[in-house]
Amino acid sequence: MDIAELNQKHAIANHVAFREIADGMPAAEISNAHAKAGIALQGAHLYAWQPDGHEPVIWLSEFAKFAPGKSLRGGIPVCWPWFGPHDSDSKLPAHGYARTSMWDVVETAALPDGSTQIRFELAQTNQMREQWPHAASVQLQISVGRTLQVSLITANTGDSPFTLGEALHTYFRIGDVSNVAIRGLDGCSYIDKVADAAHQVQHGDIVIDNEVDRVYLDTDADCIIEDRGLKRAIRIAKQGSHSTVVWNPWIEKAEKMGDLGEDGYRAMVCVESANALDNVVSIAPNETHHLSVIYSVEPLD
Ligand code: TA6
Repeated sequence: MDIAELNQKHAIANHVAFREIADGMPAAEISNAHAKAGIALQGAHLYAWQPDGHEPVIWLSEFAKFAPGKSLRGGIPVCWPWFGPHDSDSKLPAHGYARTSMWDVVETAALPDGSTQIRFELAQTNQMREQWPHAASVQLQISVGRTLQVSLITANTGDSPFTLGEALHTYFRIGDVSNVAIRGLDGCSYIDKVADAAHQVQHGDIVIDNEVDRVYLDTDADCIIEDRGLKRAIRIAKQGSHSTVVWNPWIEKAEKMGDLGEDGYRAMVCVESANALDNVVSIAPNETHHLSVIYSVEPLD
């Protein structure tokens, strides 16, 4: 569907309109009474959310490139139908193929509370089936308002169960990494990917003073990013997710990645709602599985 067709079919005055944000990159631009947001149709990738009266909540690298087939540094990458490296074929893309594939807009709606809702579906191709030979449909539903609600919805449309790895790999904007603590994971066991996947237990809040890449397991807890720099707390309230990933590349890794910008690692932290590693989920025939998160911003008391 081209931009004209997208607007003809799905635009809503004072809510959502579509435009090309780069060559071959259509996006939904949302602006309503409560917030602004931007979502690229490639990956159904939300790259901006700013509730009225607040600084942007979602971080996007100044070096992020909107390019066909390329992942975007920042926003909410949708990791599906696996998380991290493919478990048997290293040539396949990390975090699955959903985030670099074009999604279709299924519907848009203006909600009674003034929020804007948009639902996407990934059109599965033969190439995808070759990478992951299962009969599944996947949709992403996003509601943009004072809060941001994101649901990743997977249905088993076949006649045998399959195992799914997934994440909303969300990059949050923070004042400075030295002024942040992440609460909610005290006592949780985690796999430490910067310590040869050692199993550890979290004691107290998470502070970041080096590279952090941890998959917290068997937790459905809310997480709170306490940002003393921006004097706010971001709450991540999830359902249908048993893992939480916390990631900051720190200096060396950020330099190697090359697309976080000068000191970009200081302005971001990922707190990802996932089903990963030991927590991958098995979905039975005709079952529909939701991984849902509500993001909200609260003043720091
Ligand atoms: O979720 C953390 C992580 O798996 C890190 O290991 C790092 O690779 C990050 O994702 C970014 O991955 P990407 O493929 O987007 O560069």
